[in-house]
Amino acid sequence: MKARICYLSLGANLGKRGETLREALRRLAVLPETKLVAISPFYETAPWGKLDQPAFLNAAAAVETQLEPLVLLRSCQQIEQELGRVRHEHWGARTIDIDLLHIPGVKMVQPELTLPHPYLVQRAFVLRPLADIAGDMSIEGRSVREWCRLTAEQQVSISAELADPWPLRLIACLDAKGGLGYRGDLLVRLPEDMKHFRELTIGQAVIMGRRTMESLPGGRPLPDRVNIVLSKTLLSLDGTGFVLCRSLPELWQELGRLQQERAGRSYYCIGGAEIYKTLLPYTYEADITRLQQTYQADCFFPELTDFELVERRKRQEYAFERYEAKRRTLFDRKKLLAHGNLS
Ligand code: PH2
Ligand code: MG
Ligand code: MG
Repeated sequence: MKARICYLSLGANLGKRGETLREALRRLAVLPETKLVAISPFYETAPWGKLDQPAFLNAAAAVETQLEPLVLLRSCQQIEQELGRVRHEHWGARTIDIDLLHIPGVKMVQPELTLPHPYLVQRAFVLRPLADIAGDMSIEGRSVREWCRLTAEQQVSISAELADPWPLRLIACLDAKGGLGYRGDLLVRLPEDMKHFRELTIGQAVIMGRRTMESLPGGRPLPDRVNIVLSKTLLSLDGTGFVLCRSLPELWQELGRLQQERAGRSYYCIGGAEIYKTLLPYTYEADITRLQQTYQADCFFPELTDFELVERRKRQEYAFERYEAKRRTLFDRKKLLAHGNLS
């Protein structure tokens, strides 16, 4: 069967809105016969229709799918339920709402689903994000961008929330058996690998666990990089040059802040084992220095399942390998990040 492009709207106004939207996008990306092809930045929007409720975070996305519209709708409803949606009242507050907006060339009016979405052209909270991924698309005789202008009086502004559901890269040096370290230190110190690490991470942000922080030379932050420590046990790192994040939501908030400050920065997870494991689901690219030998090790890198090797540069005792996540998404990461910096 032929694949179609389907445009979706996502909205949340209860709970951790950004987290919920990113998780919904990750789940859309792994639906069968479906590829996530575009994601807009997130927008802060005033409630529309029913005014006495909290502000929304809204986004638009496009999927290329072979699923029939009603099957896709039910899949979206299932994701809503899994993410804790409870239906109280029409147009009321919700943890997550995923609506089908438009499938070019498809018109339908059925009790469960009307396409294009009946209120699409009246709602800036739908049109603004949609304009970012399909501004020229024609709906009911006008482009999305034109409809957007006609609803310009409605309150919609770009959000500081990170919109990328997979914002991270990682960098690691492993032996032949996936060993990472021994007694709190690296297995070996190869000057070539140190140089490689420095070249990739300089000017970027690095994310590490507490033990990795303690193993840094002099216990000091890596120079010319934003140094983030992800730790539940530390209480404060004030005045040390490290930024402490005590949970994943705090980390996403910090990354959103960094992205507003400078778009296009990379966020590298640099270990150790536990942090790699925690952050792997949010990683889109991995730079692995693969040692030929096996050393005595007491901590190991997690399996790189769902990643594929895209580049390998062989050296004498090791190889520089690059892996990419095999997720069904094609969106333009640079464009997305650049958008995230608009204000
Ligand atoms: N969804 C509604 C009703 N009102 N307002 C905003 N700003 N964003 C929404 O997603 C939204 C709304 C019903 O689905
Ligand atoms: Mg809706
Ligand atoms: Mg809905």
